[in-house]
Amino acid sequence: MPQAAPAAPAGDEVAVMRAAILARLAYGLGKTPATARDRDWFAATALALRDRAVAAAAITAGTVPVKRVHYLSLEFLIGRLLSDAMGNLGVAETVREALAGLNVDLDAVAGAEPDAALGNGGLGRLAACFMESMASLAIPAYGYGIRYDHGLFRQVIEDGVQREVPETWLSEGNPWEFERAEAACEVGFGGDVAMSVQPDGTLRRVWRPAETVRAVPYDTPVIGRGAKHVNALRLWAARAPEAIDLARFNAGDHVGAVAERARAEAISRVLYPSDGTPAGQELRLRQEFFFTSASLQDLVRRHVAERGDLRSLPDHAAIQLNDTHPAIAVPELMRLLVDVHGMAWEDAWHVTTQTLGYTNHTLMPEALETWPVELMERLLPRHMQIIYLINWMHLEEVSKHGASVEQLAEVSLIDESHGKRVRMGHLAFLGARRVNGVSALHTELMRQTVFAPLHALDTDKIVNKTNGITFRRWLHNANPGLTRLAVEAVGERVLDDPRHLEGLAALADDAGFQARYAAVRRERKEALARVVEDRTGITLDPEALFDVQIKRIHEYKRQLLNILETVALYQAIKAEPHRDWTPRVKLFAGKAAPSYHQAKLIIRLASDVAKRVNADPDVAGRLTVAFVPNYSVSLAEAIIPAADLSEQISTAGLEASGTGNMKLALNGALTIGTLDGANIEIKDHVGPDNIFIFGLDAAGVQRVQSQPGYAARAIAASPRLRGALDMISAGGFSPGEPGRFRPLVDELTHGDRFLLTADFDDYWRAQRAVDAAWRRPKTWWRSAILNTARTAWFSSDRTMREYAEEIWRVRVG
Ligand code: GL9
Repeated sequence: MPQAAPAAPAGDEVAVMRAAILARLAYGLGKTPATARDRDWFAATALALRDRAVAAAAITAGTVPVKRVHYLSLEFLIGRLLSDAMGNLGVAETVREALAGLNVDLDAVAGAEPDAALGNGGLGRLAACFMESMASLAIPAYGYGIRYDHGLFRQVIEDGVQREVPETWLSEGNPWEFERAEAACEVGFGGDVAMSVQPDGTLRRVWRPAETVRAVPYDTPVIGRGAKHVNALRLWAARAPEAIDLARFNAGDHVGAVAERARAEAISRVLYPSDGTPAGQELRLRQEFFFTSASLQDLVRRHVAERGDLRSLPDHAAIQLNDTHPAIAVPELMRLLVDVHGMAWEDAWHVTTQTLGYTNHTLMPEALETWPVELMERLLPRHMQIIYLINWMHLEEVSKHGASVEQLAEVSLIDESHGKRVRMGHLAFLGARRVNGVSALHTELMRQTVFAPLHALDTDKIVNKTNGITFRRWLHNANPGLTRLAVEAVGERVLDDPRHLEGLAALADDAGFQARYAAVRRERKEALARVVEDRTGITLDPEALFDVQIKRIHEYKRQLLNILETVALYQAIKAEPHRDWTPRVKLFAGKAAPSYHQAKLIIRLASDVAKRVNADPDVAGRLTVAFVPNYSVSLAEAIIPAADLSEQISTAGLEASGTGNMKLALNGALTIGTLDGANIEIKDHVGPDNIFIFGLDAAGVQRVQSQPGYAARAIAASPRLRGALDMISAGGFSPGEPGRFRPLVDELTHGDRFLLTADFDDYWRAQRAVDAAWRRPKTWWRSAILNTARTAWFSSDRTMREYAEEIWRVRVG
């Protein structure tokens, strides 16, 4: 991977870097160049770069910042860190040459780094982009999460069936992190609540947990651009307070002696592969409380050490809750302030609500977290008391304004409609000073739907902060060819301020520039074709239009709509083989939650369709389909620069924002999409002529959903859709098992919750408009260049500046 704007590093810099890597190889790993594998060279290089990060951090370490951000997230989907670190330290070429001088290839070394996949999808990747942007903007920040032993499962596809294999990113250690055993703290579970009389005669409640778990932090330096600022990502590992029960061990019970340890350490064992549906398990609640409590204890301890008085916490700390997973922070911070530090309830509530912020990432009912009161009482008895108290005061206040019983039930922290459950979204809402959505549409829907009754009580609380992506990873590192082109066209300053990309618009019609832009794409497509061939055996023609849908597999994201269109196109080509069809490659990648049967069946259908289509000589050269296994951050980095068309086709109103849509548009893929999430804002920026919009908007979706029987009518009215469904139902793609896809077809014909049937014909129309546009290369490349030129606003630097100003009230830089 050549550096974006390769200026040859000075020879002595290369020599110093080479010496540093060799020293780390020898003294850090105990290896010699003769015995070192790529993985060892990676570790040695990472250690050498970590040294530089530490040196950079030391420059600012002595000063206490006025205010810090604390970003609490159950997920950080980091991916690899090497090119991030090299890029932001400004040493990519230096490292390449240093290694080359040792006959070691940087690309092979970079490929040996495992992905840190501590997240499921967009929510976790967003947290990683935000961490990088905060460091680059010099916003003092800690990221707080869990150091899972096993990140997101590895996806293996066997005969079209997804199998989950444990992921082992830590099996050979992690050179980026520092264990900070001295900063460990204890997190309690269960037990009861007692009263204690204080020396001054007042009463305090004390939680006496039945069980405690040690939380041990591991810090990964997060290096900002130019290494001017370094933050820490602090991930907690769970440890038993006692490593072993010696008495039991000596009595011969060798397994039982470590049973308690196994139970405690289970908390940080695996990332829950849940997408949208709450995991529901007690262990998940234990994970949420574990990292939230440890993080709050950590930041409270730091505040007391630096400032003494906790009443000034809101002046020096902002705490952002990434979704409701850390919403237990509301009662936990109250407990720390009131029970542990003796603050009066009202003061503590003021401190809490001036310090916390809450980001909502979805309105899908099945994804809104609630916990049974019975479970909370058992696991977190004191927190349940505090929640009841917060709720009582809240409902008192609402009643003053003459609310009805139904209105009170709607805003209550306790949902009593099917057993008693704590509404974590409501809890986070009440505890936060600002609550934000992640795109303009999503924020508006928050106000109108799920949070409408709470919004009415405080109309200033909900604000919009449209998501963003870090350009350093998703443009500079993932697409050095395009970056070089941009630098040549508008200058080096574009690396610091993406708004200079706008300068490319003037070149959108320039034949020479178009040719160079297309050549960069072509080179990336050839590289991707090698990856796909390697993983699937399927050969892709880089001349064809690369049409990609890469994201978690979910019914609302409608991969099935794309597959149905693929089947209809296959049938159309077969019917008129001599027409001038636009050659297309349909690429799918994404993981399904292990227990999500419909999603797994969608993967199977994509694979089965690929099998038949790719084997049919009648469509050869016109249509190729591939499901690429084991989607990851690294695979995304290979696919995105090679994409011509970006599929963003969720049912309008259901995709809160999307961020893959931004990455693809930035890299010059044209979007085919619905008016959903951030697609709307992408359209506003790139212009309606440079995007393919189709289908119902959010209001239209609500209208159609209220018309029973619409699916049957839509299918009856669309011969093309019927043809595709009939072929699937008749076993056209599963000859040995015609009923295989019955559950998918039944869902469409009977319920069609996600309105595929309503949008199918317009999607087909939009796809044919794509075909026509591809056949006019001058306008296609013009649109592609304009996409790159006009998506600067989607930089997470912009997003972080907005959070800093309006939510955190913290200085940038
Ligand atoms: C998500 C939304 O579904 C996305 O539309 C959004 O872009 C991201 C980030 O705000 O958040 N919410 C959510 O629960 N997930 C999202 O991707 N799911 C996963 O991360 C698996």
